[in-house]
Amino acid sequence: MTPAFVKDADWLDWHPNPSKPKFVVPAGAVDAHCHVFGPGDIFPFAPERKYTPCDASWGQLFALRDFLGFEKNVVVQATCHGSDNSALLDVLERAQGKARGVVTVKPDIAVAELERMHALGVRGVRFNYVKRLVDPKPDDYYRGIIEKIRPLGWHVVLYFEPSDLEEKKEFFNSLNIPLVIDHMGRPDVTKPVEGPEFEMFLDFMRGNPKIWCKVSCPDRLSLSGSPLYTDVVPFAKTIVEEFPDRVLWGTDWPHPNMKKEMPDDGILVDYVPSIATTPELQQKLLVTNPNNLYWSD
Ligand code: 0GY
Repeated sequence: MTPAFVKDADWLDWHPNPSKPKFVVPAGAVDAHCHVFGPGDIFPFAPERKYTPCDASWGQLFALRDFLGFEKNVVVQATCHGSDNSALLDVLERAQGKARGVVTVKPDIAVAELERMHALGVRGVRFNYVKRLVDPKPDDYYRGIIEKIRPLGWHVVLYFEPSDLEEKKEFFNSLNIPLVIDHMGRPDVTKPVEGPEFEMFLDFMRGNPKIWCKVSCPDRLSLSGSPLYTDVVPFAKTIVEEFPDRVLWGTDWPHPNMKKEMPDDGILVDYVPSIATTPELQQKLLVTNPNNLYWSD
């Protein structure tokens, strides 16, 4: 049978055989940023998508979770599925309480549908400002969504780049809702960690106690590369040490849009102690913080 979707010609597939991490994650650890893709024959990719990936199914995600030593996942809606969250909700149904979700919705979504999602384990929506992935919408579009999710106690996951933060930080703060920033707002790690660009990000976090940060994706940000990602370490370590109660970490499996090299997920886990250097910080980053944000009710 012909598959419903053919992945992009330059698509890199997730690592088929990651190494076993040397770093043993603490009991109850959460992979707080990962995705599923399809499978496209069952859960079609969105017509408006900007990439067509390989499949990355719920079963493959759970196998990786167990192999790396994590207990739970937070599955984040990938842009290739648009606002059709069926694949993600299917993961939540199968996960027996071991997964929570962050969806993408439109302002006209029915409250009953949001409540159904909440019962399945959804705790947030994602607003994506990265233009190679989506066409960002006007502020009022997002405000309409906020007013619908606020009664559910959800938060907003934001994916942006430094230039977007400069433009949008007042709007983000005006939302008066917990914000979770993907991949540290994608700092340019060739710039100094004490420089104005990263300082703007730290000031954003200092000024709003409702902001959380995923210190994830060294593989996306690094020029020095694996296994140590030394150029990213100072950025992530600074955030972990200044905001130990507001940081999260995730693999980002199945790693959409990697153009040169697919990371080894075991090596990504081994990176964690270089940015959270004590057992106390590791416990907060991997266990306490994600459980507080995603499993408190
Ligand atoms: C990530 C990063 C990327 C993609 C997406 O939803 C997505 O398509 O988030 C990216 O290409 O930087 O967090 O998965």
